[in-house]
Amino acid sequence: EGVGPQEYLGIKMEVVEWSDAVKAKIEAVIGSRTAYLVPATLRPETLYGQTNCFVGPSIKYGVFAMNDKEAYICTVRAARNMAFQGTSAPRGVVNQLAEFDGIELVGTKAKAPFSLNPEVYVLPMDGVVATKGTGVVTSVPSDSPDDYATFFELRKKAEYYKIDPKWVAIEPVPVVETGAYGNMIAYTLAKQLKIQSPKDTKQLAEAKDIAYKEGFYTGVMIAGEFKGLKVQDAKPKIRESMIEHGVAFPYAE
Ligand code: A2H
Repeated sequence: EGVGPQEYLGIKMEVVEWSDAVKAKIEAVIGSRTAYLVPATLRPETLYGQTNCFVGPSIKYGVFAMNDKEAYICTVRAARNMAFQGTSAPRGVVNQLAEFDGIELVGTKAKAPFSLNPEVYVLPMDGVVATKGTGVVTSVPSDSPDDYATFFELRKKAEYYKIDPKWVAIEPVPVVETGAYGNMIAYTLAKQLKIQSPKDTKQLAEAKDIAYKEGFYTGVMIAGEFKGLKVQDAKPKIRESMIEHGVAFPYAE
């Protein structure tokens, strides 16, 4: 980070059902386009374990027409970047169809490409920042300590957070086997570092660091097309495979 561009993978999560709060607003402007939430990730090899998708509740999002057939949901900042990366046409033009707050998207249901759980819901995460990636984050509680902490906080206190229990019913699954931390590294780290909630920011920062390094250097795939391969070797192959299948695109910033 810091030096040179960050090479993310943008994932195309096709919306199958809008939340009540945005349904009318978006359907009025989208025409015949297919809509996608487009999280940016650095860990495409974990996508077999998606259980949901996160947005920042008070961040502004837009629906952007990328062309005549597709519309993406992300921050305006990300849509501007994409306009200069060949993701939308014509080059440099941003065509925003609607705007709303992240909280309004919560409960929207979308396809999760390559995930063992084929459809997931949008949930709120306070830690999502508008200044990174697309402002949309795909969630893998088995491998990401941040995703783990927020997912279980929302499940535990569903009523308090106004979360329909069916939005948090999908079970995390093992996708990467690590040397010392087992096949659900975020669970192991949460226990070892006594992470109780997303407020445990100090332990979460440490856990994130360990999970990222351990996953990359000792991880072996135990799910998907590249089962048995080291994460290091599988990572670029999964990235390519998703792009080939038309369910992902490169996104840099
Ligand atoms: B990662 P870096 Cl399994 N706000 O994807 C907060 N976090 C964001 C974000 C935003 N606007 N945009 C992307 N991210 C997350 C998977 C994953 C990720 C796993 C483990 C670790 C991990 C599933 N969530 O990231 O600061 C996204 O979550 C830990 C670094 O640009 C993205 O990859 O390095 C990562 O942060 C990008 O963070």
